[in-house]
Amino acid sequence: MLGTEPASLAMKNADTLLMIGTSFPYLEYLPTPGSVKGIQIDIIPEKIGLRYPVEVGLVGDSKKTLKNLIPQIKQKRSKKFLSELQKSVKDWNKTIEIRSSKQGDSIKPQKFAAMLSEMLDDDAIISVDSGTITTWAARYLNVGKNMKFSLSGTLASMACAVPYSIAAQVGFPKRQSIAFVGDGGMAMLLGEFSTAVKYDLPIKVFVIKNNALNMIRWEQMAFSGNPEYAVEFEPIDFAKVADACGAKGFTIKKENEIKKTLKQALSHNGPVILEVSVDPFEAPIPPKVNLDFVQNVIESFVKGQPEASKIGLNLLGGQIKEKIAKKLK
Ligand SMILES: Cc1ncc(C[n+]2csc(CCOP(=O)(O)OP(=O)(O)O)c2C)c(N)n1
Repeated sequence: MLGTEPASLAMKNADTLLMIGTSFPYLEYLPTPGSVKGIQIDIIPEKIGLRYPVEVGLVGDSKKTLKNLIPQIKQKRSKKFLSELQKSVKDWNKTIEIRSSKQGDSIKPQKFAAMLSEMLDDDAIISVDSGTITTWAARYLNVGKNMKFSLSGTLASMACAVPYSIAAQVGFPKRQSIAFVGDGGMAMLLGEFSTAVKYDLPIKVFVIKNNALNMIRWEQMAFSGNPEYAVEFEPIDFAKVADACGAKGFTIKKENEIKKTLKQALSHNGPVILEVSVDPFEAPIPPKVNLDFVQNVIESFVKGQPEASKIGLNLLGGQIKEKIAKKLK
């Protein structure tokens, strides 16, 4: 539910998978084991073949290993793989544009992410938590070549973004260090923000507030075909938490407040928490919506998923509007 269509296509059409210093655990996203050649570079020998079967394991520093490996690779003449992906990127960018301009009664998380993206410094350091928050970041925060972007390597640690952003600000005091987090992840390690205040680190924390562990809601519906269970929690006023820690808090509840408040938050000379209330029923639609996804969501509705009509309307209405908008573009 996190990735992009071109990335999925690359995995589907690849004939070789080269993994460099990664322990990415989601096998279902990678090419079917045995269908492509696997090559892995890792400095830790035990990591070779841990997640994916490989023909060639290269143990060593990735930079040095690549320096030796690259001269031995023959460039392919056919550009088919590349040009298909470039076409897919163009198409995907249109999808992203349409989705980020989606209107609703409440703020769409992807709209906020896209607006934040436009206002970031060219060399911003972005740290992201795990959850649907990862989806919004992966798709709507444009990572420029001078930026740094970090999230949990196994896409699963919650609450990592605030400590990452603190570390980034210590390492790069002059650069903009931002944390992009869900309210669940933020609640888990709330006290850590006071570390930024103690050491006067001007990190900017953006809390996407949906009052729920939204990723789990979607896993329960779309993977298990069950109605959500125990995913909502008691809302926290994160802006007040910032004030209570001796920093600055901002709140956004309406779309017309986004630009102005973002400007104030980003230019504030000190640590900040900005919370933005978003539509809790916006779907992290997978790159390719398959039949299992649809069937499971319908099953969860039949079994009593609360607010099924809102979720269904968001999903279906969004998909139809997207198809029409693409035809008109
Ligand atoms: C320590 C830990 N506990 C539980 C999980 C399972 N988990 C993955 S994402 C997620 C929900 C994240 O919620 P939130 O931070 O509010 O972000 P949202 O999904 O709402 O965007 C949970 C509970 C996990 N990955 N790590």
